[in-house]
Amino acid sequence: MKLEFPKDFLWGSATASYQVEGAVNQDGKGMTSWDKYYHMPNRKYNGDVSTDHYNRYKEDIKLLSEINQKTYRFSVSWARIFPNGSGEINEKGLQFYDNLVDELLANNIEPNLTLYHWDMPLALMYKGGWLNREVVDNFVEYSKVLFTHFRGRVKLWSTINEPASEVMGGYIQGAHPPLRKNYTEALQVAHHLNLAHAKAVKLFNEMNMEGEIGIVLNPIPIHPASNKEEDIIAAKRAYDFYSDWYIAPILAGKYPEIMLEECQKKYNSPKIEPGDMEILKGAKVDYLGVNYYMRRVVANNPDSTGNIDDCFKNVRVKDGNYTEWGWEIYPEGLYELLSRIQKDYGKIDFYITENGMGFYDKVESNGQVVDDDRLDYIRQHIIQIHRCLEDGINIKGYYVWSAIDLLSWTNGFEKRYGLIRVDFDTLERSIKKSGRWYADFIANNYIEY
Ligand code: BGP
Repeated sequence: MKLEFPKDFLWGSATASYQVEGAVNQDGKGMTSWDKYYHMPNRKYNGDVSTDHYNRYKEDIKLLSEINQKTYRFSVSWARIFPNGSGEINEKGLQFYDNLVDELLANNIEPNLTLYHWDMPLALMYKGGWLNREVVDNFVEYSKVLFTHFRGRVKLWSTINEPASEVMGGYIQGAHPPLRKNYTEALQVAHHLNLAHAKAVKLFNEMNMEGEIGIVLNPIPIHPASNKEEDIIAAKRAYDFYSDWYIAPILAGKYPEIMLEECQKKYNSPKIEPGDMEILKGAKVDYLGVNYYMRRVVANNPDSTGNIDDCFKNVRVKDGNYTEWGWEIYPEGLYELLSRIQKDYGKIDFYITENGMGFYDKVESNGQVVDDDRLDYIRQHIIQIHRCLEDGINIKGYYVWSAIDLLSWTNGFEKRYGLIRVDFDTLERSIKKSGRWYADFIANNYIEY
């Protein structure tokens, strides 16, 4: 069977500033929360050089063009534009993204710009980061500079990448900066991220910007470990916690009621000021960006300490197909997830803003990376996209994570995702088998199934 895709479907791949750019002290960039984090004692790696995309973007865009990318998703480092988080603009920082965007356009690659992919200017982190409501206005000030500067050239915009990861990594698990483990703070941070997003969307519309604006979420489809009622309840709670807590404010301007009530009772958070929910409601997105990697299977946790994410526990499925990093490969989950969102909130446009497979790449003696597993992972997910389209779920584009090998936030340079390989000793680039396959697929725009 031949699975064909719409002619204007945008096929591409993604990166994020801190993970790919390197050049952390170049051209007046300010320090970010991640620069600080990776230079704490006993860190084994950092993004100081990484892929050095900042200095090699031309070569990288040439390679992206060679593998037929129609679009490229990247993020802007806030601290390159505002080294102190706000106030004075660093023109050289803007110049880099000017060059990048112009080079993409010259190669017929549609830029998709994410305003914030976790690398908060350190000056703002010292003011309290997203916990400080003032940072919301700093974000709007920063967004305005980019909207003004790239008006007409960038047509696809995302405000924030994965607020859930920022909240969980930074404020619940204490694994990302600022290394906090505090539910009251976490819930407040989530609310401020939503406000920042909503205010940027409002500004985008007031400025009559051409193009589309959305947010990138990482909702996760959740399966109960059994048919027992307690596991079904646990799965519902887990979906609220991982997914709906972030989807509902974006698509409906509200928080899931049961969880909101519990959080306000237990943690006295989030504090919602009068008018906040109207701001969220008023910010209609043009699309929802979805990063999809895996599903979760959860069971009731009999040993719960009573915290909101403690009444369920993640379990491993007996016959599940897991990556070397323990992420379950479950392509159907993409279809299940988008169907569920559409069922809950009505029809909306989607972009799959990240999807990909991280593992230890092996380099053959001839220097090639024959990454059949990654190729198959991507292929399987593209088949699910087709299934969505057939079912009336409007996906407009798909981005492989990642365009090129880069730093994995908490796994360093071992866990690879790229369509393009980077030798991190020499910084030489080469296209992997998955990259060649993806290029052919894009040229054909169909999959033989
Ligand atoms: C997403 C992030 C990406 C990327 C990806 C892979 O959550 O948006 O920035 O890191 O996950 O994650 P990891 O590198 O931890 O395997």
